[in-house]
Amino acid sequence: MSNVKAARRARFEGVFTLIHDELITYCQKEGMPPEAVTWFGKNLEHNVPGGKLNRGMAVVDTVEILKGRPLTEEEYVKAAVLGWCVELLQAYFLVSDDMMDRSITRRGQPCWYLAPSPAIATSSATPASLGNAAPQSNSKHPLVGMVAINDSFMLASAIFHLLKQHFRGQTCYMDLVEIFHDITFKTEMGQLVDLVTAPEGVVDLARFSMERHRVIVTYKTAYYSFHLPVAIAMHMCNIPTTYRVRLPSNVTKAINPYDLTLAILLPLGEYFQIQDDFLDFSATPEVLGKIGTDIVDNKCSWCINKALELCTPEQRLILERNYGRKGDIEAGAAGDQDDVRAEGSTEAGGACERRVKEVYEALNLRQVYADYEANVYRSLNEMIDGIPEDGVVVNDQGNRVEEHSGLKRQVFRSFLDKIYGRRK
Ligand code: GPP
Ligand code: MG
Ligand code: MG
Ligand code: MG
Repeated sequence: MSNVKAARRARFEGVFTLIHDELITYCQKEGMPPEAVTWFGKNLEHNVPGGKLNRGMAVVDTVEILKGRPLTEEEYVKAAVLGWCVELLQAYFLVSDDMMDRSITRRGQPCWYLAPSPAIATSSATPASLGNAAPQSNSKHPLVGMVAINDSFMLASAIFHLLKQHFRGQTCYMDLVEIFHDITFKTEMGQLVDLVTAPEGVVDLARFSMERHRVIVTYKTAYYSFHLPVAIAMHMCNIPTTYRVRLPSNVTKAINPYDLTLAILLPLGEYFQIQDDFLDFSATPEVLGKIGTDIVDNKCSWCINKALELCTPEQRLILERNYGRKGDIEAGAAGDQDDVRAEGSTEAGGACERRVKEVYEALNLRQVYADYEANVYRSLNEMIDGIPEDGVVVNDQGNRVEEHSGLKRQVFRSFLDKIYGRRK
């Protein structure tokens, strides 16, 4: 990581300390007993700050690009609090998604529900390192377990507490509250479609299609990961929902910057989730920080949809027999197969997963993905080039408006450049 990048991250992390302390102080003021306060603190520390922080830092970057100048300290803290609200939302989703997906590791450590219980955490109950078995629940070292459900709710509720503390009374407050609610609901819809398309124990590849995949990824990923950070930055900068731009050709055009943002960021988010799906199959857990579970979990991933488009009837049969199953059971009848991961199991994959991966390799999925990525990169750049940036913002009378200068292509470019070609 370059020094500039490290300093940028360190400054953003500094604001985590602030919101962490603010949330803990609030719990103490509410009279929560010390063991509950400690538990909540561990919940925040384990789940909120350890990721790439792209979503959160994108809020700060976008505010800076929109303002067109370095932020004052006060503006920086406000933008960073909003950024941490997006990271809290992500933490809420991941804690619960890992339980639903029965995942084992996340960000190089055990998933929260498999982490040692903070109530008894001792030096001997440190998290297992990546690649090793996650800690097993026993009387000596109980796990966080199902308390993680409530912990995920508390991460979500913390968002609205912070919004109230930092934004109540400001013009953008209700817009911020509304958009966090709307996008949470949309993401939950996406998660539902993801789950019902891959019900446990029912493997039916006919349910899958690229169209279904698009619905899942748009709703479960693109709205909260891409549209939300930019839209809240725009609200913080009081960008209006419509404005007029006078182009160099002297033509005046009405713009809804939020719609324009959505039209670019949803396809960008789709591309991001396709990367996630591809890395689930292709990247090593050491690089990725998590063990891929899509094949065993019967997920409607880009990889299986692409493979279904390209495979021969013989390869399709192999996929049908081995997708969504754990272990080595290719020859068995579907009804005999133990395709539900055992409670507390720490093992992912098996021979069935390997056979699916062999078909992916035979279909040259790595190259197919590389071609897809090159194409999508080109078409997203074309969409970004289409943002009218050369004109000036004018009011209904055609006079120049000085308070804001409209959307900037750089908002989208910086997103695209951050994710293009990512390997983790
Ligand atoms: C992750 O998809 C999905 C989400 C973050 C949305 C979850 C929404 C909820 C309402 C819980 P994934 O399972 O493909 O991600 P990963 O591969 O990181 O587990
Ligand atoms: Mg998951
Ligand atoms: Mg999931
Ligand atoms: Mg995934």
